[in-house]
Amino acid sequence: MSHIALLPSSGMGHLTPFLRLAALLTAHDLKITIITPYPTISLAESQILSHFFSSFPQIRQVKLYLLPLDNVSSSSEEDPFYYHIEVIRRSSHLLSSLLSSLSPPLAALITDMSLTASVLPITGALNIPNYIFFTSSAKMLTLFISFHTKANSKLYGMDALHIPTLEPIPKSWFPPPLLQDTDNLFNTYITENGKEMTKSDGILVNTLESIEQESLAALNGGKIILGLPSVTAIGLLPPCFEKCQPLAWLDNQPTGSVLYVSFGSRTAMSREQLRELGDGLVRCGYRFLWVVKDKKVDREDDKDLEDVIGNELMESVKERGLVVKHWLNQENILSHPAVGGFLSHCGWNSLTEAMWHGVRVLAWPQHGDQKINSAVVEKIGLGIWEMSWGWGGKDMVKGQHIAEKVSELMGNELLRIKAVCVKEKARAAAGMEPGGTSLKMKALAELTETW
Ligand code: BUP
Repeated sequence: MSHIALLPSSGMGHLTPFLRLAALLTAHDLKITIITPYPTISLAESQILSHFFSSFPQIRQVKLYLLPLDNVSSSSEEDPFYYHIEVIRRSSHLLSSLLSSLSPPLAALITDMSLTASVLPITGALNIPNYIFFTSSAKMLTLFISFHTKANSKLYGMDALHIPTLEPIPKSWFPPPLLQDTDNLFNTYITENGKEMTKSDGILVNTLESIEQESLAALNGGKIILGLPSVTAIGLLPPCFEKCQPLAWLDNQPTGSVLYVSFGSRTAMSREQLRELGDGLVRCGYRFLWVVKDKKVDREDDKDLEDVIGNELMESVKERGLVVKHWLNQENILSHPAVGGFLSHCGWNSLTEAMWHGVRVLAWPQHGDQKINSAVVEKIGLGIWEMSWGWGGKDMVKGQHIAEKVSELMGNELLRIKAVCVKEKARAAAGMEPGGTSLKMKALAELTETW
């Protein structure tokens, strides 16, 4: 039986797809180990890891104990999650002895994209095939692998990044740190890792041929970067935990009537913007379930909901909405029949979950890859992206405008049908028979054969 290890990085957006992939691999004849960087930055990660390993006792956990960093300070400008990736990167030399000690010897390692440049030399020296799991869209991958070739001179003065055979990507869609003059961890992260991807044995993307066909064809056709290994669309990764009851409140709402509002695990909106959002939700007249987040890192979040959105807003949202400030299993919410729309920051996992459950999306990108992912939302007909809203934290979006866009989404029957079509494609690609449970995805199954 071949032994495969997976190495995720920092943040729920990176950890969740790794856990889903590992769970899928249990359907194959493989021994599976997950190397988990320790400690995690968020409480959500440590909790999901405990839940995962008790649900999948056949998967082994090995901890990579992170070294404290003396000579890198986490400036207030830097995202704490990028800082944590840097902590993992600087501890990655410890992997050499850890990987060699695994028994039986590894047939392959699957590494998070953010650790490409630091881990490839180690697996190269140990002769272990190393596959990179890119935890965002294939469209974002086209930028990720191109940026280093144009970063210095060629982008200067241009409005967009021109990638052969694809529509140009406007610079206004780039993750903002990429356009800063000063050095920053995100810029280094994309430049270094994008450059080294050609040395990996393959790249896996949590996407579908049928929704990102153009990007995938360009990536695999040698049109963007020569020598890029095969990019495999492994399909949208299905949930890995048993479904449980999300909230009794949802059970009492009519089918398709509720807008679910969440901006992911690492976006904290300003108080002012939260109050405009609350105002918009009250004005729109639709029912809503709103997950409020006040701090980027959940461990630092110690305020009550009333303190964050104010008593007055708390009172006015009660009539049609439910507002919470704690972690809810998003999969369980998106799969609930009462949910008919999703106001989302467009983290790639949230989008793949919306696709998997056929829920239309109102895109409000906040940072990072989210504008590029929002472009995918529009292209495939999953939802609406109001581009004038700009990045989170930059421009204030007024409640009235939010209310108008929510109404546009929730009243759009065509979008509802298109979202259901996306869901059907995702389920078919996952090999799910009608009413059945076969989860052996074809591309993944072929890959496991090579191990
Ligand atoms: Br918040 C929240 N429950 O309450 P993304 C998130 N999630 O299950 P992000 C919950 O966290 P990056 C909650 O289902 C998704 O799988 C959600 O990942 C889950 O966004 C994950 O959507 C969040 O990719 O990460 O957290 O901003 O920036 O890395 O994409």
